[in-house]
Amino acid sequence: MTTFVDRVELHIAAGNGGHGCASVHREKFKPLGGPDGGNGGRGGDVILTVDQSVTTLLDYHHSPHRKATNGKPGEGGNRAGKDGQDLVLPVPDGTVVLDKDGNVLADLVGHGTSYVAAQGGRGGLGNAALASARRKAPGFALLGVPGDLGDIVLELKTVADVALVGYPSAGKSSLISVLSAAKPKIADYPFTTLVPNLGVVTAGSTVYTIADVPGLIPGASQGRGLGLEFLRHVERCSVLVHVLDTATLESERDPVSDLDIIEEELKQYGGLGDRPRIVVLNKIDVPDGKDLAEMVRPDLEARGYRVFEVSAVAHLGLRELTFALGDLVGQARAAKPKEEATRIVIRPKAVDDAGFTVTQEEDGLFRVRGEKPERWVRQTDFNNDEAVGYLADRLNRLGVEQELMKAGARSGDGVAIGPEDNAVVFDWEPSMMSGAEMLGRRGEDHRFEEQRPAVQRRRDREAERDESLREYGDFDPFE
Ligand SMILES: Nc1nc2c(ncn2[C@@H]2O[C@H](COP(=O)(O)OP(=O)(O)OP(=O)(O)O)[C@@H](O)[C@H]2O)c(=O)[nH]1
Ligand SMILES: [Mg+2]
Repeated sequence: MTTFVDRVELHIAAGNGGHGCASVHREKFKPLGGPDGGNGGRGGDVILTVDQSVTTLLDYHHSPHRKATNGKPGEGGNRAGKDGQDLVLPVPDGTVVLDKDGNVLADLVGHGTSYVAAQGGRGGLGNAALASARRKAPGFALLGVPGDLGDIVLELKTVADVALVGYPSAGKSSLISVLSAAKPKIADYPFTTLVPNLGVVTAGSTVYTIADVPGLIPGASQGRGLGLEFLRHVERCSVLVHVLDTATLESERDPVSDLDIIEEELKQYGGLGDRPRIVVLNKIDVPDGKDLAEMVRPDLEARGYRVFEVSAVAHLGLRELTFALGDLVGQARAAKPKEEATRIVIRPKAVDDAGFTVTQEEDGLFRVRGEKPERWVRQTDFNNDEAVGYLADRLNRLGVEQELMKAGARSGDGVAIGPEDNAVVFDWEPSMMSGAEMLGRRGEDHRFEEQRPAVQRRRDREAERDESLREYGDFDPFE
């Protein structure tokens, strides 16, 4: 049997940032043109956007792996790498985005509502952008940062005004097809409908949407048939319609007991008690059906239901039903507080004030966690000493070394930057990390020194000093 696709797990990957380029400008007879390596491009995001022409999550069921494109690396001649392209995934109105633990990340309601599900990685700075008064010719560039990678779950909770519920083959899809222009799959066997159908109905000046869900059977709450899961589609509807089959040939069934059983299943599911309900007795074109409808009608009315006798096939009683539903929808809309079109839950990342934390673990390892230090590590080409030195300077400026010292770290202790499954571990060398004597030297090219007249050298030294004071905060131009 086809699986019921209103819940899919997606494996998404944003694009990686392109690496920055380390290059020195070369021209005939001008050997020292200066650094001209361009920045890498940003990786593309993976974005979910509500598109009302999309009604199911079926596409994602078939191909659950989606990736945005990577940023291109920078090039010499100050050429920046092209940004990766965002990957826009159209989803149906009413798609709920969850993480793997079931936490709601976003609730996408309303055409055009978007959510960035995975963020592309930053491009690395090229050596031209890394150059400064005291680092005139950096022989390194920053690496691009990998894009977000992970699994999310999409769940569809159809957004409709009216929901049709009932046994399989009661005629729910047939009703939608005659009340609206929708053309759902209809057949004479149970569970024809595997995804909700959605139709638009016009009743005078009221326009409303109507959805059905796959047929319910007794024991659905215990997982029989298609189970109760799809009742989540009913959650957002303001009016419920019981579609009862007056012409069933199953001897143990009749409209009243069918209604009781469906009500019991709705109760099991919970949370739907407050929705107004009406009863539709369908298939009165069948003579026995008409008789049965007449018989059960008083019983149902005695329970407080408004009852409509219709035939989806012979188009009987439809106009009255259409307008009665229009009235109920109108009342529900008037009673409802105006909802915001977009309901996006953004979970801010908890970041410590200092931007990082230092903790010592049981085995003695010191662990540094924080957005910046973790990103900086990923931007570092560990094969390049100058790049490693630059990382040390950055960490030092942020105060990581100081905190390590406070936490009791000593020379030679292991320090890990990043989470357990993705950390860079190294032996701590305070003298190297402090960079006290490195500051002002890294990235200098003695050839420049020789070419500068004394007065220029002095000016540069002053500028250098000012700059290292300024840089005491953080100096990544992308921050
Ligand atoms: N005679 C008659 N047959 C009908 C009427 N409405 C629906 N049917 C038939 O009943 C069968 C089931 O109809 P569907 O509309 O697919 O029923 P459903 O409630 O959507 O069924 P599931 O999707 O399985 O839950 C089809 O063979 C329809 O042609 C009606 O008013 N009169
Ligand atoms: Mg159906």
